[in-house]
Amino acid sequence: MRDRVFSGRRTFIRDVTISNSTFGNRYVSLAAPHLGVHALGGGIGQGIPMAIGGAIAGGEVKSVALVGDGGTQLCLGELTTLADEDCNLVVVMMNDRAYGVISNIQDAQFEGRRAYCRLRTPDFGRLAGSIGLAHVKVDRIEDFEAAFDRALATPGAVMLEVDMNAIGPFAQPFGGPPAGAAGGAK
Ligand SMILES: Cc1ncc(C[n+]2csc(CCOP(=O)(O)OP(=O)(O)O)c2C)c(N)n1
Ligand SMILES: [Mg+2]
Repeated sequence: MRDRVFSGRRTFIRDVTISNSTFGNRYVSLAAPHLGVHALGGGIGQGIPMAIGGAIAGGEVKSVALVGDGGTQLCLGELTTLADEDCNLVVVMMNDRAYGVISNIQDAQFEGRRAYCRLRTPDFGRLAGSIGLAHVKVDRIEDFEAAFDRALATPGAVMLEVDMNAIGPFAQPFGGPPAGAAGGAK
């Protein structure tokens, strides 16, 4: 993803997720500052709507969005717009069927007592199918690169879902910002 976003001079749109806090916002280089789109206030659910604008601004160059299942679930209307406009975009959607950031904060600060962070997210394949949005799912890390390249080569809008529960946990859990904004500074 890092290489494809940079070398392709792609607009890279991000929601507030584990994937972005750990690598999307840090590791993926942008070819120019205006190609990075992220909600400054940190509210989830802005990734898909911003991706519509980012993709339209990106024109012929396919944009890339990196979002979670929780943030995406807030955006049924925007998903239909994205499909309707056939935005030139790959939406990489990391699905752990959870507010993963919140699960990790609860593990780190509340001895693993979890509340209201497991999500009843839809079957995104069937949802995408029902609104005419191309969808592919990856459940092994080894398959991601080829699937991502195929999605980048597919005209219009594609949702590339990554089954994070099949892949397993991150090597290091992200439990909130290190500065202690989530209240965990020791
Ligand atoms: C509007 C809003 N509500 C709640 C939060 C708190 N919050 C931060 S990250 C997050 C979880 C997002 O879930 P998902 O999109 O599935 O990404 P994941 O954390 O699982 O990677 C939540 C609820 C927020 N930032 N903004
Ligand atoms: Mg999630």
